[in-house]
Amino acid sequence: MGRGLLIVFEGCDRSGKTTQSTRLVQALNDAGVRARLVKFPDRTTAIGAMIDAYLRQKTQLSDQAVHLLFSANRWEAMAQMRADLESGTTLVVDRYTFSGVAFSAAKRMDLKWCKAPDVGLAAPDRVFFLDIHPDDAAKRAGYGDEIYEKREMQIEVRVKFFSLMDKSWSIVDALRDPDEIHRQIMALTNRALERHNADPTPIGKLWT
Ligand code: NYM
Repeated sequence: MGRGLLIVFEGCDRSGKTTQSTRLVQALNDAGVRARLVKFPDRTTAIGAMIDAYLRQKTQLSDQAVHLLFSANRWEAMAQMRADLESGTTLVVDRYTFSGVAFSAAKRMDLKWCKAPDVGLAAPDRVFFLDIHPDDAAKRAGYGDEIYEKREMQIEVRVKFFSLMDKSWSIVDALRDPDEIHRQIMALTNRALERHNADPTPIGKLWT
C-alpha cells in the first residue's frame, strides 16, 4: 500500500471550497479510495478557539500573533496527517499554508516572514484553486460576517494567491455549476492518483 495524496483546496472566502472538498472525499470513499477531510483553521482545538474568537471579532490580536496561531494550528495536526498519509489515506485539506501566507501578506506583512513558521509542513501533491472574483463571492450567502470578508482585502488576497502558484496548482472556475466543478476536480484527482501510483514520490516539505 503506497502513501496517500495530500490534496489542498484554496480560494477566497465563499468560493465553494467546503462544498467541493466534502464532495471530493465522499466521491473518493465511494470509489474505494481511503480519504479524509481536514479543515484549517481547525476551530475545535484550544489554538483554534483563539483563532475563532479573533475571526468573529470577539478578541483582538496583533497580525503577527494571529499569523503564528494559524501556523501552530497546522503544526498541531501534522503528526496525525503524516501518519494518515503514510498509512495510505488521501487527505483533502480545506485551506492550508497558502491561506496563511495570502491573508497575512495581503495585510502588507513580509512574505518571507509569513512563510517561515510553515517551513517543514507536508507539501501538497495538488492544489485546487477555486477562483471567483470577490464581487461575485460577495453575492453568496453568509458573506461578510468575519473579519477578512471585505472587498479590498479579498481582492488583495486573490492577487497573493496567484503569486504563490506553481505547477502543482490547477485554477478551477468557481462560478460554474457545482456538479460541473466536482466532475473537473474528480478528473484532476484521478489523474494525480494514477500518476502517483505509476511513479510514487515521498511526501515533500514546504517551503523548500
Ligand atoms: N485564514 C485561514 C487565515 O487568515 N490564515 C490561515 O492560515 C487560514 C487557514 O481564516 N477568511 C483565514 C481565511 C478565512 C478565515 O477560514 C476562516 P474559513 O475557511 O472560512 O473557516
